[in-house]
Amino acid sequence: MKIKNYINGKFENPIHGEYLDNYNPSVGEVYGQVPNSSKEDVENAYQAAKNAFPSWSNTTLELRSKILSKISNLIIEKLDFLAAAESKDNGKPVHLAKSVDIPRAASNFQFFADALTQFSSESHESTGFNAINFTLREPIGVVGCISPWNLPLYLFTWKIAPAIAAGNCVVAKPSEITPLTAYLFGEICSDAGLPNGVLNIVHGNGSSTGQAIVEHPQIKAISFTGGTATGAHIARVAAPLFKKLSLELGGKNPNIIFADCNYDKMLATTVRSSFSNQGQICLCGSRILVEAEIYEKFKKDFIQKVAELKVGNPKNSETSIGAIVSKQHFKKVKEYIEIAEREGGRIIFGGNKVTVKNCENGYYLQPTVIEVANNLCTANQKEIFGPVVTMMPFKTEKEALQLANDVKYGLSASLWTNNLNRTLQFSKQLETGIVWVNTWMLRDLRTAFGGKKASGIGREGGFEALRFFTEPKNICIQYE
Ligand code: TXE
Repeated sequence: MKIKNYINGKFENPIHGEYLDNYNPSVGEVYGQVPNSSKEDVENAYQAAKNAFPSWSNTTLELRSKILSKISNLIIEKLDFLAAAESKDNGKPVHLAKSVDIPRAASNFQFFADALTQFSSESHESTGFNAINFTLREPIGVVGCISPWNLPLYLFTWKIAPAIAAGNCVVAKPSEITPLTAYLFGEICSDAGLPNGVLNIVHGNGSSTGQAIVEHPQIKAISFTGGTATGAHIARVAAPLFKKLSLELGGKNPNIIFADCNYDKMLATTVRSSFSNQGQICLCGSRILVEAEIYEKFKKDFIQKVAELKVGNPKNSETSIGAIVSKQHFKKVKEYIEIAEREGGRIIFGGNKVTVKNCENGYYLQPTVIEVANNLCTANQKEIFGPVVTMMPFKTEKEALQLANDVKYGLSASLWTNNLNRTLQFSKQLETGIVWVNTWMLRDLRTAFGGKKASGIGREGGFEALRFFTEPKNICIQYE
């Protein structure tokens, strides 16, 4: 299968005819080609977006909302087809794509179809000056959306939906590792009546296509989700061009477990937060910190539950853990396990490659649990982004908080306790953008989403996203 760019409502080959191989990680085979688009392709996408902007930014909110809703409906109509495509491209279980990724892509559009009708701006009366201020929230123009491979259509649409809802036109690039659903999404947009040029999708790797988007002087805002190192690079390129930036980067999220929690719920949720999507979610809880008095019991129960997880062909309904996204990423995750061992970590479950019947060349890894003694070890400090968690005990609240915060990342934390005082203390003192108490990854799309420290800058979600994708302009009128 040869994927094409989607520019001005048409499917186009890349100008220079360059392609990259696209792999199915569950069998370790190339199954298609994806354009490696050049600066010229990005320029064409930009021109299409620029030409579409005057009309799209003046489209009534009612019509915009209708089109976004239609996109949402069409995603749901194609649920099975898109879920199968996502699984093939990414290695995740089909049932996960069907229950999480694709429904969420549809929700992203429905949510912003509704939100755009409720978005409003402020006015301030300057009492004593006979003046009234009001704020216009103007779309920025042409914006860039760059997304990763872990939740491909989910995160691609999470950026595009608010961008176009706010009246912008978009040049978007999905990850070159998982381009398939983004490609299929172009047709959905055309079928839903999205005018040509409002969304343009260019495929290619980060250093050519992605870089061309970030460097483009007229693309005035970049919304990016991906690795922290890439985010830092993008910030350096974008800063002298004075671009608005939203960066959603890596995490090293703690699960802080106190003895007074609802144990069974905590146990089941911690298994999920550790290994969902092969541990390839920025929100996965990769450091499990457990109050000393229940540490040994937790360790035993957790390992027993982890042993029940089935690593296997993503097409099988009983598979809990599918394939790692790529050979390169598999190697990286495996190396982190080896480093953990060298640094004194004890692998108490997993750690090895799994050979799956009829998928012998796929990239499968056991869910891996490492007991560590030192929070400063590599496994506790670096984002591994695979089915690997570490575990260590703590004795006091103070120690738990210190361990939780002693990383460069600050995306999310899960706290397990029924103590109200502790809940409020930790909620305030955890250095993260999101704190879940007695739950994990419960997402209300109205809430601000994003991280502190090396986990990024800016917030997505709800009106925060519409604020990011608009520029406020103050109008001050004095009367006599
Ligand atoms: O991501 P990249 P990679 C973390 C995770 C993972 C690490 C590296 O720890 O191991 O990042 O993953 C595009 N200009 N996360 O290297 O490169 C790229 O083409 C513009 C966390 O695969 O950050 C892709 O579309 N764009 C994360 C997107 O950036 C560039 C999800 C993300 O890829 C570019 C994924 C450039 N110079 C990985 N270079 C999360 N926060 O959820 C690359 N890209």
